Amino acid sequence: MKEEAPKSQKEQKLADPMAASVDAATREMIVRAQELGVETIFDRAEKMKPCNIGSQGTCCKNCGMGPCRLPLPKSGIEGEDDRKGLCGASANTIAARNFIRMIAGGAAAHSDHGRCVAEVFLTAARKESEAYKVKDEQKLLSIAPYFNVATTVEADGKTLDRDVDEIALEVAEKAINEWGKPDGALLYTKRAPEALYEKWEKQGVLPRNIDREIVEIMHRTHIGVDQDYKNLMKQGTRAAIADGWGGSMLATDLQDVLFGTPYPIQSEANLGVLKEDHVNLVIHGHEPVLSEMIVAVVQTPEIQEYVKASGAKGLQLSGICCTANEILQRHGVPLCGTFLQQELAIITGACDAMVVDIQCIMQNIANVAKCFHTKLITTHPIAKMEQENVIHIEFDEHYAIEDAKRIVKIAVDNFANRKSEVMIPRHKNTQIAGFGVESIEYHLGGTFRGSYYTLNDNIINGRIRGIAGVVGCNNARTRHNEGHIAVVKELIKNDVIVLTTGCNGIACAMEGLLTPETAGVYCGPGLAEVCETVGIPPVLHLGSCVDNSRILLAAAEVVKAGGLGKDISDLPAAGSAPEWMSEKAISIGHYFVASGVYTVFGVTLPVTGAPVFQKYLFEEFEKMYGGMWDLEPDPVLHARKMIAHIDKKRKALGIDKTRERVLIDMADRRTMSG
Ligand code: SF4
Ligand code: MSK
Repeated sequence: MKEEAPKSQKEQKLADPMAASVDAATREMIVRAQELGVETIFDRAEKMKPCNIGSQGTCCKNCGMGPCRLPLPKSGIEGEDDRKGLCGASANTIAARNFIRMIAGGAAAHSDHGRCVAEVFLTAARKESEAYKVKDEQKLLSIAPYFNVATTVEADGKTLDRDVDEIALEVAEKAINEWGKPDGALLYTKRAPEALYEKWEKQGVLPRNIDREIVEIMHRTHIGVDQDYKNLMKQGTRAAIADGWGGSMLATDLQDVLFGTPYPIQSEANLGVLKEDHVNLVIHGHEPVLSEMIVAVVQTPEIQEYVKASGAKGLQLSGICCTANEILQRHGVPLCGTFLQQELAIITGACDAMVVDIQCIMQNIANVAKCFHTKLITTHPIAKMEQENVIHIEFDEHYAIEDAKRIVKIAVDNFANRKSEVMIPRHKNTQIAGFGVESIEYHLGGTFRGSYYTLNDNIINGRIRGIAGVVGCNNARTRHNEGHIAVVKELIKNDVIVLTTGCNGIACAMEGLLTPETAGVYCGPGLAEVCETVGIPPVLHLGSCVDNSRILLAAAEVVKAGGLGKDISDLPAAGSAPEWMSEKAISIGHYFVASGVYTVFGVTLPVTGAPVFQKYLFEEFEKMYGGMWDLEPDPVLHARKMIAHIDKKRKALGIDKTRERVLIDMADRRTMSG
């Protein structure tokens, strides 16, 4: 019988590791997975291609008469666009409905995370839990005024400090109220610059309460309700603001109060942080309520003895996605990888347990875990998996320590059960993470003319050309981390300081861009000089997806410090999500835009099938809010568009000339030293 030649990678429709990722560890693990016959998302992306109409945003399945699919004619739209669904919904209506449903999904995810944290905070304030306490009183006192909670009392003609427990309880109750209060507007919107608040008021988009804005999107997008793309986007804008300046900001602040405000901390990143001779417990998801407890219990003598008895040399905690960013920024727990590396962490054969909470958890990790000894533990009542090998331990904040110990012990007990050969890629990089509004103020602040004075001064004198927020996911439809790294490198090369969160932060950490030494290698001369003088990296990691609220507040502080206009939209600043994929990214993108930021997305955007609607987002939004959307899949062009916008803003502020002078100064200095 004639022996069949082995099928090539292409014939088997397997991913080409070189084409799939720019990261060496990821490539090694894709090869390893293919050797072991374990399918990953990289292979599935080869086997299944996306639907064109869906990715253009013009497929509607909002009722049982659909899906109604409105492809964009190859020749484009000439004359009137008469495409419509069965009910008559136009391409604009369908794309706008889909777009704001994505905002609703994203805002709901962030805000429900925030609600959970607020509930735990209330438990702590009521002293119903031993595990959770107010850790950062300063932060509590700094946010109390936004809830109209007094921090002092008048007695006998004297001003006295109010009891912290009383303040915590009042803040907790008022914070929870933000999700469902019957009247008024979200309290945190007042933290925006006055000019921005006035724009929101004028446009009628001040969020009333968080839940209501999300529910109203679901109502308006039901068949036969709102059929005007502009009116639909008005509600999308209101819900996105409720996310950025509401649910996400509350999540960040209350987490800081409970677990501590992050300050710069050194750690490592990439799959190489796993250790063969250690118990490896990988934490994945978004809510730090459980992971904080795990970090606490692994340090107890009881667990350390337990680990010793298992024969392991120790216990290595590491993280994936934003739970990882949370415990990185507060405890220095290393990052194991980005969204696209979750299956690969298990394929190392060294992951004794992976514990997940909510969001960005691929169901396929349960199938991958079946091929190894890894215990996969779900912990959240709203996030379970159907596969029978998944263990569900429902986390209850009232028994937080007990639950966390149980989970850690499962990982330790499983160390002895490793069955396949362990293969951990050696690649990892050092990083400094844990930046925030407070630490930027500390590192770049001055003592006069406002706390962000030094930062503003360096922007005005042109050493720093502008500020970019680069955030968001990985997307298996594009080369893993290529866009993240290329966009960030192009920005810092052109003296734009980068604030990062989410998987972009992890990608930058893996690439070694989060160290002060990076400045001398990749930055333009102005930014390099600033970073070297104050000892910060040119890319500042501000945390998880909800921590994009830190970027909004940092921008508000820059406005407040003066000299750069009256609103966020006046700043030489831009936003980016080079490899976005989640609905949360759309919500983030839109609250950036509604806050006045020019925001560029990579890969694709589900609006291209409705050109009029696209133009509304890409051009007309600027007239209302000062910010607008853009799409640019090519990473270098993507960054250059951001830089062009930054330069446009510098010119409008009249600071474009100062920048030219600085460059001449630098060149002169080089000649002098040469
Ligand atoms: Fe089709 Fe209209 Fe139903 Fe959408 S709502 S599926 S466009 S009939
Ligand atoms: S984890 S939302 S893949 S950034 Fe926040 Fe990464 Fe995007 Fe999830």
